[in-house]
Amino acid sequence: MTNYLDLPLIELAGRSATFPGPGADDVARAHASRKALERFLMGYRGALDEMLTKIKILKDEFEVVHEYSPIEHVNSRMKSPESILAKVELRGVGHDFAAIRANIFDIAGIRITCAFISDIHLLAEMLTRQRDVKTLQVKDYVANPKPNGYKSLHLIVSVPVFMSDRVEDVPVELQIRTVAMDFWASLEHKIYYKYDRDVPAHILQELKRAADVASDLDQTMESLRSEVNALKA
Ligand code: 0O2
Repeated sequence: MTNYLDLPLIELAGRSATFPGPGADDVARAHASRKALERFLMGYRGALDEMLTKIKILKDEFEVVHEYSPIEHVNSRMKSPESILAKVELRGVGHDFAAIRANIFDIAGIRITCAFISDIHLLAEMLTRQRDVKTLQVKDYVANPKPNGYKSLHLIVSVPVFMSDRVEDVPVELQIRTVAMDFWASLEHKIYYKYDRDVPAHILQELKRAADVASDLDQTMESLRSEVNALKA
């Protein structure tokens, strides 16, 4: 039986230069390749669904028990085969599925926005302490913002996905940030692509200033919340 993990993605994405012509073998092979790609991505879809369910349970429970939820919004996305391939080429990663699984961690991605800064780490803690969730990587750009002002907590976690004949530990990227951090990041992302990554210096300066303003807003909201909570206690 073909081990689909050894098949090259470049071929699976339908771009192989090695197919000589439309012979019956080639058609069968292309069909098998598509199926293998589907199966590979299915694991990531499963992991995404598992994590989304965990996040939904926490949100629902918080709303019932505490009449408040640290989760404002949740967005998720699967990287397209074309974007996976672009990243594989950029990183010089092998084109087989095993190499991709071991090196590209954001095929399945979830972004969570919270109202308050302290909710970010609270939520991360609640998710990563679950028995079946393994933390593979933490990048804390909230504690250590990027020089451009970008703030967000990035986690790579893996969850087991139970298939018909095996269990796969599949990675999912989680980005957790406040609404203010998210507003800044989405604008910065658009500007970055609008200028084809070559953003004029004065716009970079303004963006940094906007990041500082967003950060001040987050701090003020956090203080207000503490004050109100102290009144309620
Ligand atoms: P997209 O289109 O959002 O997916 P890696 O993901 O490991 O290849 P890196 O930079 O080592 O790359 O990982 P890191 O620092 O965890 O950042 C990954 C993602 O965080 C990015 O994904 C962005 O979504 C986001 N991000 C990181 N830095 C910035 C930033 O300065 N501004 C904004 N707006 N977003 C940022 P991609 O794949 O770059 O893009």
